Amino acid sequence: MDYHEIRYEVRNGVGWIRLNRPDKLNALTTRLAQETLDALASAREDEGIRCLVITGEGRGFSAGQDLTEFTAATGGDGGGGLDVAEHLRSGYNRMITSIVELPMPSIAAVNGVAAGAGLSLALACDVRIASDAARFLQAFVKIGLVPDSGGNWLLPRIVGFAKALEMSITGDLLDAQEALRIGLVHRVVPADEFETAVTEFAERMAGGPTLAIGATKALMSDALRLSLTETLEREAVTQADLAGSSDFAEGIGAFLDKREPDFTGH
Ligand code: LHQ
Repeated sequence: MDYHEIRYEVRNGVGWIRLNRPDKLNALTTRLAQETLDALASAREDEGIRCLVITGEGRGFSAGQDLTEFTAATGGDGGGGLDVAEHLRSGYNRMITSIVELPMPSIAAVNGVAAGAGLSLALACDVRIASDAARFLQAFVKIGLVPDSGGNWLLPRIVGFAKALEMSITGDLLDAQEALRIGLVHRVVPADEFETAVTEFAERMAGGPTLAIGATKALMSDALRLSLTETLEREAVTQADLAGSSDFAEGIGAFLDKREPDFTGH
C-alpha cells in the first residue's frame, strides 16, 4: 500500500509510524486508519522490528476523528448515511486491537495534542513519552459522544477510575506535567530533546530480549482478568519456555562474564 497520510520507516530495529496530516493535527481519516492498520500489520510480520513507535508530524499527535470527513460522510446530521458502529469496528477498533496485541513493545511518542480517538491510540501503546508541549483530552463529551476506541477500558486501567471518569465527563485539557502526575504518561521530555529521547528509549527496547518482553505483556494483561493461582501457573509455563531461549543463555552468559548482553530476540 502507498502511504499518503502516514509515514512508515524502519531504523535500527525500530518501526516508526508517523501520522502525517500536520495541518489538521493528524486528525484521523478513514484513509489514515487503513494506512496505519497496514503499517501495523507489516510491523507485526517483520522480524527485524523489535519496537514500534507511533508519533505525529507537526504540532499535534492526533486530534481524533476528522470531524470534517465525518460530517461530510453523515450528511451533516451526525448519523445519516454512515454506519457509525461499522466505522468504528472497521477502523478504530482494529487499530486499537492491533496495537495492544503487538508482540514487541510499543511507544506512543506524544509530540503534541492527543484528543479523542487520537488519545486512545496513545493509551493502547505500552509506554507513553510526552513532549512538554503535549496536551491530552477525552474530547468526546464536548461533541456529545461517549469515549470510544477503547477509551472506557484503557484509560481507567492507566490512571484509575476516578481520574478517567473525570477526564471523560469534563473533556478538560491536561498539560504534560499533569498527565505525568496522574500516570497518564511515563515521561515528559523538553520538546527540543524529544526526538532524541524517544529514539534512545526505542532503540534500547529494540535491543532487549524481545521474546521475554512480549511474553510479559501478554502475562500482565491477562493477569488483570485471571486469578493469582491461574497467573502463577501461566508464569511457570512461560518461564519454562523462555529458559530454552537464546536470549536467556545470552543473559546468563553476559552476567557471568560481567559484560552487557547482546540479545537477538530468539
Ligand atoms: C481538526 C480536528 C478534527 C478535523 C483539529 N477534525 N479538523 C469516532 C467515530 C464517530 C464519531 C466521531 O468520533 C469518533 C472518535 C473521536 O475521536 S471523537 C473526538 C474528535 N476530536 C475532537 O473533538 C477534537 C477536536 N479538536 C479540538 O478540540 C482542538 O482542535 C484541539 C483541542 C485538539 C487542538 O486545539 P488547537 O491547538 O487550538 O488547534 P485548532 O483547533 O486551531 O486546530 C488546528 C487545525 O486542525 C484547524 O484547522 P484550520 O484549517 O482551521 O487551521 C482545526 O479545524 C483542525 N482540526 N481537530 N478532529
